[in-house]
Amino acid sequence: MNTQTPTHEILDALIIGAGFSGLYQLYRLREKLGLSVKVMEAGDGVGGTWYWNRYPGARCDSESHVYCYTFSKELTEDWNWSERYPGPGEIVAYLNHVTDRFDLRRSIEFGARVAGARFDEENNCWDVELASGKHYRARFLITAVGCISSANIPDIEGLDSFAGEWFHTGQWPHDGVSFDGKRVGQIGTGSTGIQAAPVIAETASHLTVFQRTANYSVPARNRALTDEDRMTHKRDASIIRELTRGNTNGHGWRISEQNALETSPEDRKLIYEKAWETGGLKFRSSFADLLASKQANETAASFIKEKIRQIVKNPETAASLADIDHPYAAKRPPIDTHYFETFNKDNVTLVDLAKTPISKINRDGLVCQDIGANGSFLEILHQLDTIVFATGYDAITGTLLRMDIRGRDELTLREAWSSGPRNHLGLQVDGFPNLFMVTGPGSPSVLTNMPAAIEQHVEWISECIAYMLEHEHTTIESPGASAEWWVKEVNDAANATLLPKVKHSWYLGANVPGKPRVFMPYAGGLDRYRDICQQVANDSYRGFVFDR
Ligand code: N01
Repeated sequence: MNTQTPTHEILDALIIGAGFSGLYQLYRLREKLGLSVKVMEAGDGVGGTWYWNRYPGARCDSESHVYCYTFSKELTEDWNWSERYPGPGEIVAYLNHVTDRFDLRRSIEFGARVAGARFDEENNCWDVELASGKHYRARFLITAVGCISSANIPDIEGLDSFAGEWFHTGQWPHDGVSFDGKRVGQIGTGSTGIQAAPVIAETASHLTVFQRTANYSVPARNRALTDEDRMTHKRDASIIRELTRGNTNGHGWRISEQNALETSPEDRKLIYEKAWETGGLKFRSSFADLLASKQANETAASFIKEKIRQIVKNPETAASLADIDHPYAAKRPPIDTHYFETFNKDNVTLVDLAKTPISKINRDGLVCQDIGANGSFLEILHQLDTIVFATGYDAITGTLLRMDIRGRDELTLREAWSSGPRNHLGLQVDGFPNLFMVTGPGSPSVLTNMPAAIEQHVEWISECIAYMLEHEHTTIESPGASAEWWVKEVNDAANATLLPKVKHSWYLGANVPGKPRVFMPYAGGLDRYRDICQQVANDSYRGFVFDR
């Protein structure tokens, strides 16, 4: 980065990103500590992930009454959610409401993409450069860039030659896309693809879904909330808050303490049937041992596979959809609205890429290869007007590494993480003083209801900065030994579960060619993580070093 450009403004803290994390971090530092703070946001509005993700069918899989902040009783009182799961429009409206209610907008610079940041060792501050060339200096730099904000567009030969339109779901045009009368090809059947396909199929003349790995899904059972629902959520707000802060996953329920393997097959089926009818991610919490034991997991997996075979009428399509190669919930488990039912429509076809892999894209569409029994190749052209890439993200580390962040001795974050992310408590990287990460790698983040994880991180960081001000510390950093300890904790927590036992999981970075395969989120639970972070703080920030 260019270090000669004159500095525009000197701040106590600069925050990158105006989603859930950045807005709350701004509020805590500016309103509670009285610091001079600015948020740099690449988009033209607040919302973070939800500002960009407006693809058809997009909806959060956390329930709305917990997919929100809990730090202000007044805020909880004055906001009314309309549905069980909020869509992007309502989440962005909520975050705009928060922004205005707490007068945050005046501290946010929109259309401000951070290109890089360099730690100035002489002055103990960060020199932050925007893509526009503008510079800021800040004592603390806090990344609040979200976990799924860098699109993963596969490098398929010939995309440039495609005569139709193509879109990635995470960069969806804000004025929408019309599929009326179009032949649409959708690549990807993760949480996004499973939400998008039923909605695209409503208007497309034909939808072809290209599936590389078959996936589980459980009905979301979205519905409008009633006045009574809202009244109950508000009345019980403090109980719900305690629950989301004190459990493993940050959701509004506890994981069952009952083991699947200690339950009779008849009772197990009743429990799964009830969870299927209730809908949502709670299905994953039906038994305590689902993510710990392959055999226990198999009971949930075979229940869902049987449901798929019952719903989907074409036996060949049903077989491809139910041919799932990984344990249930070892990848992020999607929830859907009529996903499997969509394949019963006349205008919807499934292409099983395990049988006929994509070979290229040409002017007219997507070309797959059929390998004959005698080893001969047959090219099959799927003619398309529109391609939708529901192919996910360079998740958790992607956005952090796209910026040119340099710590002590010009060490870049890319170099520091060349074999995978390493940090202390998911919060700080060795050699990068006064840089904090909200929901970065090594923290519970995507394995939880995100706002619960975000509040914990923001509050910890804010209290740490308050402690530094009180004790007149200039810098905080974490030595390599602390990162070593924490990386081992993260690996041990993951290895105690079935989560790493998946071929293409983005939790492992395995969906992006060349990305180191490291299990990135902390799987030990938000409750345990909160306790560890609190103990570290109580012990005068054990494992961190001040004023090196
Ligand atoms: O991305 P994904 P996503 N050729 O990586 C396939 C959150 N989210 O956007 O499984 C062919 O999960 C890939 O195939 P495979 C949530 O945390 C939340 O769906 O790698 N196919 C897979 O099917 C979620 O987990 C909500 O073999 C290719 C798909 O594309 C996360 O975002 C809603 C391919 C990608 O699935 C990401 O979900 C939506 C290729 N070259 C998202 N490359 C809710 O809150 C990739 N694929 C409800």
